[in-house]
Amino acid sequence: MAKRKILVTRRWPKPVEDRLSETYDATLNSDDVPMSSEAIAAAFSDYDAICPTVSDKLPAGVFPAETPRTRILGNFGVGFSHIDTDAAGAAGIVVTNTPDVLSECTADLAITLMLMAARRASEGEREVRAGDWAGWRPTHMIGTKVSGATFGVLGFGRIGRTAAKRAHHGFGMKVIYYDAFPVKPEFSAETRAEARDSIEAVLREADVVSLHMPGGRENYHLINAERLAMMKPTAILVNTARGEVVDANALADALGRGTIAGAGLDVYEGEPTIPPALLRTNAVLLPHLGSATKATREAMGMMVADNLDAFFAGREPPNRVA
Ligand code: 8YV
Repeated sequence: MAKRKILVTRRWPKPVEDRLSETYDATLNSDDVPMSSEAIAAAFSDYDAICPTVSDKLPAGVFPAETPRTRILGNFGVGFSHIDTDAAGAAGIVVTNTPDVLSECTADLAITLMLMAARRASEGEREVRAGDWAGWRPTHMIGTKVSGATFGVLGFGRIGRTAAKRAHHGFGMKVIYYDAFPVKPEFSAETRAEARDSIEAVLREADVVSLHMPGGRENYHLINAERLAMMKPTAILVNTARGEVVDANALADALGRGTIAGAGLDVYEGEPTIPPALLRTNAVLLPHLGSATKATREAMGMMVADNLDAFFAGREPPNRVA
């Protein structure tokens, strides 16, 4: 039987590309720029599977009215707010994602951002590189102590809980959280985390607020000017979830006026464009590195391959989201 045709929209780790190329007639995009929505729409009639990433936009408009040749989208990532899963379902297309394998590295990055923002690491490095450091002095670049402080998690899922473990066991932080869905008692027991009954309650109490909810329409600008105003003036906001969860202009305004102390961001609405207002703040800004380690990116790719293999063997793909 001829090999199934699959399209991988960006370059993936070599061991994954090798595995996919062995099993499938794989087109590996080599230009390393995101595909346009038009090009993705056209691919639906040419490929049995498409493997997109967060840099590919698949809104309802790209999906064909009739079930196309493409039957499965093997998304490289746990977040899939860039894919309209209702439209995919209506077109008879299965969507899978890559949960769990990236929780540790994404949580590590949340903690990195927390520490960088609290200890003003980016500001300090910029000063040193610019040759502006005037030497040690007792009042120079004073930051915030996170040990023993309160770590507030919005979205107590896999990544949020993994970040909470690091904050609690590594830094003795008290963990509080809000999640829209019930959380198993054993999950909060791991970090003695205390549930709060609203987002607002977490924002008011936490010294560090770490965002771990999905993106998309439901959480669009969930952290807006009104909610930022509820945070302590000493607090730090960390976002490794999705850019659209935060109103970036409101955040830049809050940082500019000092109504919160700092922010650490890995994700942006409309990335890779960063709102200019944000560039003028003290926020720590990273280029969406949450899962960017060799081990994790390979594991993510292998998980996509496992899902495709299961689907084409007539089995339920283990990580189907739609
Ligand atoms: C991925 C992520 O690398 O998995 C996610 O949801 O945000 C990232 O860590 C990215 O989505 C690649 O598609």
